[in-house]
Amino acid sequence: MKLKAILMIVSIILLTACSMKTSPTDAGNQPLIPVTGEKNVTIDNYAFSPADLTVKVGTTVTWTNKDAAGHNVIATDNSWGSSSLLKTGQSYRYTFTKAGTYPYHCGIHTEMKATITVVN
Ligand SMILES: [Cu+2]
Repeated sequence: MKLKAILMIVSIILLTACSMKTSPTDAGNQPLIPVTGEKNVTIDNYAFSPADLTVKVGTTVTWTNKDAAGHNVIATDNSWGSSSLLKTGQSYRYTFTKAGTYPYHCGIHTEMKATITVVN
């Protein structure tokens, strides 16, 4: 019984210490601010990197092919994408002007899938 009481007191102290650490002005509690301006996606080893990218409206994304193999960037709904195959070192740029989720893939290697999320 005595041990239980000690444990209870210890946990109350710990809880108090934790809640004191987390004030509303704590920088760690602020929401993630999405990146804006220019962002890059690398095409390497048959994958888009990063595969999931969140950007702000107005951001231009540049995809650069670093693979020996040719790849392209095709929107799943075909509303945007590179019309031609990107050879090694070649890039494709697209500016996202509306918020939404934009899944895309490589037209040749359809298992290469990725998504751009655009937020206001
Ligand atoms: Cu490909």
